[in-house]
Amino acid sequence: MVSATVGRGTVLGAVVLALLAFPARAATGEADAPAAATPAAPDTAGLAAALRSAVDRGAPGALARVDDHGRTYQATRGVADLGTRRALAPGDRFRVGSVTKTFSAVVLLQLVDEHRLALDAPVNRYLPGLLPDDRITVRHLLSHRSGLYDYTDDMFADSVQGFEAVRDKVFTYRRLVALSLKKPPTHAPGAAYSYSNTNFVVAGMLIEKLTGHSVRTEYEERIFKPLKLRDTFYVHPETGIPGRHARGYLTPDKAGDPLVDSTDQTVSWAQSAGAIISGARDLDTFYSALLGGRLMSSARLAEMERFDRVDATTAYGLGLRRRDLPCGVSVYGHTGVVQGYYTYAFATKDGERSLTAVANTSNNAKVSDALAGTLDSAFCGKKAARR
Ligand code: REY
Repeated sequence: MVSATVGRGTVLGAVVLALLAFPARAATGEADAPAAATPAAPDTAGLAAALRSAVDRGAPGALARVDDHGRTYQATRGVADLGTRRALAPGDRFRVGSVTKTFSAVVLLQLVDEHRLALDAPVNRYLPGLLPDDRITVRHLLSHRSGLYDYTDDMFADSVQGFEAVRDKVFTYRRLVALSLKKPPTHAPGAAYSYSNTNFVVAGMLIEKLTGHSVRTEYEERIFKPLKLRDTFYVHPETGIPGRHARGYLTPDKAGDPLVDSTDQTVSWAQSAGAIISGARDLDTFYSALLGGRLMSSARLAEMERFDRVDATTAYGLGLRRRDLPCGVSVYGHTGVVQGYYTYAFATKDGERSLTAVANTSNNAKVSDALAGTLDSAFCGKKAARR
């Protein structure tokens, strides 16, 4: 274990940086695996530097956890709470934002495995009359190719005002879909990729319609309990985060305005598109299990992993993102943004190495970019991260 104390002047005072590495299980012969098959060892100094950079650029705190073939690396920087100045701890819970979308996609793909849903069937077959275009399929929703307008673009045009207007609100799914349908579609069904929360609101409606249960029950029974995710919750429409957690701080649009404590909110504007609460260990477990083939049939996982390119470095499957790192390694997972929290949760194709990185602010692209540096450090090793 390495630990160092780093001065941050009078603003943050002393910030404790703790970097831990410990073997979680005895060697089982994996040492025979060919070196070329796995990415270079995680660059722990690089991870710490990325977190330091996120805090220097305005996050109260940042954390990262890498789980690699049974070894765990954890690093934290800064504080979980600007009031008490409690240092952020590796096990602190947080809001995962759109990482929730992968959970929703898993539930739907399990329903496909159970022959209760067809990916290429029109959404309106299951939810008659909901959408104005019968050509929109379930696959279009999960791949962000439906053309349904993202109502959050209007909702959060002014970040603080928009947030305060909805933080205590409870929306029905139908109300959120109605907000989206006020605007014309962004493109014809299937014609293009355009990321939209509306897609995963409709995904939640499908889950509830097909199972007769709340999304909360389905997440719990199908994912949280089987994987023993003890830090993971879906509490909508409750506003608090259970247990020890990082408080979240929204960065106002106007430079120099103080951060807004955005911890408590219903997240009703997102629900099955973004309202899950979790922790770094659980997200690493979740993506390892998913990519390791433990949550659905291999045929369904292959559907989830059919990626369409989004831009030079990212591609999207079904509720799953791929990021192509500069060292040539591709990783699979999701990013999340909810007021006060940025999350990156990604794993290697075989699920054997996973990373979760979090900062407890949002609406600050510099912090998000700094946090993205944890991906290079976790999956590319020292050499590539220095580039
Ligand atoms: C909503 C606004 C972001 C966040 C969003 N999150 O759609 C989903 C996701 C669940 O993809 C907010 N930004 C912020 C603004 C911009 O208000 N004006 O950064 O906290 O994770």
